[in-house]
Amino acid sequence: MTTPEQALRPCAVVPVFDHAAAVGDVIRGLTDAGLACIVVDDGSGTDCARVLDALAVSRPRMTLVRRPCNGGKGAAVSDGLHAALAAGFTHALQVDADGQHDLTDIPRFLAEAAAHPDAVICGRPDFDASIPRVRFYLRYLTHVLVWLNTLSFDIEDSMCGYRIYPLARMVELLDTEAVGSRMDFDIEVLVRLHWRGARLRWIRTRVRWICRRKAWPNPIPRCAPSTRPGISATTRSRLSITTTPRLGSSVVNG
Ligand SMILES: Nc1nc2c(ncn2[C@@H]2O[C@H](COP(=O)(O)OP(=O)(O)O)[C@@H](O)[C@H]2O)c(=O)[nH]1
Ligand SMILES: [Mg+2]
Repeated sequence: MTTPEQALRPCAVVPVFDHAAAVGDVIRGLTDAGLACIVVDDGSGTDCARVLDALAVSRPRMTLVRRPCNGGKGAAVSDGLHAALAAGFTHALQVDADGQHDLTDIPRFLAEAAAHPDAVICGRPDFDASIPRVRFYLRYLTHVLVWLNTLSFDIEDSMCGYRIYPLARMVELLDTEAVGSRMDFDIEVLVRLHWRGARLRWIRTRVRWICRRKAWPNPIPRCAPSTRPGISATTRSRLSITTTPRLGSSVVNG
């Protein structure tokens, strides 16, 4: 007879855009915790790309998926989740590459997923004093909009990117609905999963506030934009979400 833990085949999915300094520790933490790791390079610059290439060689449990150019966090996570399902995993732990999530909580997330395999296991952040006060209160604005959209208080936090998705359910959502491809992704998928009746389970977790020096991707694209007329960058990016990683991304290391 299989135990719930045996029925769960989890991996980690890490979207990466220019986090050369922190990503190594994150991947080491994940693989040391026993998780296979699908890392999606979202068009990072040379420094970070080199770090990822080296990690892919030294960490056998890491698979590096490379997007042809920057598409945003949502596009990168979506590619990683598709790759995870195709590789036979049942659940994916989504983690930021910047080291802001507390990886010592992984066993708690996995235990909750094993006990509730159909649910989305969501991190509910406990920020330390490093969060700027104004950001702390601005997050409440998002909470209120989400509560209005779901007509409930079921979503305790929609912005924390530390969570476990049941893959079949999540990929079905991504393949049938146009979900935001950038930072809107985390919020939007949770609202849409809630609309579809998904159960959400909450884990309080310590989160460090880490501010990027560059808040937005470099406006000068690192790869040639498509010249197809009449198709906006967002739409192109969305199209590539539903077709990648099969078309747009390349798996560098299995
Ligand atoms: N900012 C940003 N992060 C991206 C992008 N693509 C993938 N990511 C990854 O998405 C995760 C969240 O980004 P982060 O800068 O930590 O955002 P924050 O946690 O919301 O402040 C990190 O692992 C990034 O490396 C992108 O285009 N822009
Ligand atoms: Mg982060």
